[in-house]
Amino acid sequence: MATRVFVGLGANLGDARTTLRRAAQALESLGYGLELSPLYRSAPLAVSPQPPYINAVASFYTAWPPEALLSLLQRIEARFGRFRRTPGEARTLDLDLLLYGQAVIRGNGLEVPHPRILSRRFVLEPLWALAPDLVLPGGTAVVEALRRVADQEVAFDAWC
Ligand code: PH2
Ligand code: MG
Ligand code: MG
Repeated sequence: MATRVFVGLGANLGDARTTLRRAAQALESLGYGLELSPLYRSAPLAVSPQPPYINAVASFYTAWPPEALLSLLQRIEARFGRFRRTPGEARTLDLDLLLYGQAVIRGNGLEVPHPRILSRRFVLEPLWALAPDLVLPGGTAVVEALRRVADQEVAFDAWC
């Protein structure tokens, strides 16, 4: 049985747009029915100065259980040159498991829904573009969550 999952993509080192498009192709190997949102640009939410981010959200259907899916996502990050040193540092590719169907998972290094999904317009904007009628586990509609973070600046960058 397959579950619809949503993955947040982000990059602020190297050719971020090309990386995101290629990473989306790599996600196709993890399931079927892949869709990619447009790309969006935003200032980094970071403690130290960093280049701007390009963000997008992908969705697909997968039979991989959440823990296995997370490690497959980390393997793709590594293939695109991602190093894990300091949390929050600039990166060539970030793949975050945002949603795994309506599952709520806490533990073993896995937090689904992603703990900061509701507070980040750079996640909610592409998520809404991909699934405007989506309701998050807990009952908040994406469109309502997006309304609450409308003060954050996120710009349309390109069609995928
Ligand atoms: N990701 C972070 C930290 N800050 N800022 C933007 N604009 N976009 C991101 O994807 C992002 C961030 C950690 O994952
Ligand atoms: Mg992230
Ligand atoms: Mg991450």
